[in-house]
Amino acid sequence: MHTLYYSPGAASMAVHWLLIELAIPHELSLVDFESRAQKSPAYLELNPHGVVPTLVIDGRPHAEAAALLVHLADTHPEARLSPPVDAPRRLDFLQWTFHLANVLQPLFRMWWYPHEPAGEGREEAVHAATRVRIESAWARIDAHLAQHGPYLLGDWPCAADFYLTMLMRWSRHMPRPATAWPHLDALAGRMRALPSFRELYAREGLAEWI
Ligand SMILES: N[C@@H](CCC(=O)N[C@@H](CS)C(=O)NCC(=O)O)C(=O)O
Repeated sequence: MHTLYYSPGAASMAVHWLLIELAIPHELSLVDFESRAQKSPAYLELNPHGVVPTLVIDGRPHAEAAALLVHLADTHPEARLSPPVDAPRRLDFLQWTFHLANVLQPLFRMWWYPHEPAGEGREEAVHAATRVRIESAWARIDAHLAQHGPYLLGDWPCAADFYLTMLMRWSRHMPRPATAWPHLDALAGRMRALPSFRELYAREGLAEWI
């Protein structure tokens, strides 16, 4: 049995989505950010970084959204959400997953927690710089989709598209959201049409961007 520690709409969302899409039996455990439960001693035992997601598999806690997505996709090959290790597209799959994890997601961390990189009082400058970098990341991904889409690996969605969709959602209140780029918008439309997306929204009590 899997147990996902999550907060609605947070980085746990893509993992939750894949658990639903792959019909993996799981339980949910809400980590209440309001009471800062993510920094409680009990939760830090599971995830020393004090963040979500944590996925407990057979009693062992695991972290990092991207790693969890790759693992879930790899262990359910029938869904074809990750190319096999020896497939020609495998490296493209890893490249996009790592790109999202190493480049785009940390920029959103700066967007949501602007005091972290530069301290209190500098939030506006951090936002301005981060916005430029997020928008140029969207432009590059959109150009890739224009040439090689409609999904990151071509004509079939992979786990990285689920991840990308979550990150796109995070931009929905930004001055220029990801959906301002036409190929990203088309990808988001396809991914949002999945029944698993509706189920995810119902379970996490989410609204907006559906
Ligand atoms: N690298 C981690 C980052 C996770 C992360 O930053 N999660 C945020 C929510 S989107 C969080 O738990 N924030 C609470 C906090 O930092 O106190 C991952 O991808 O799993």
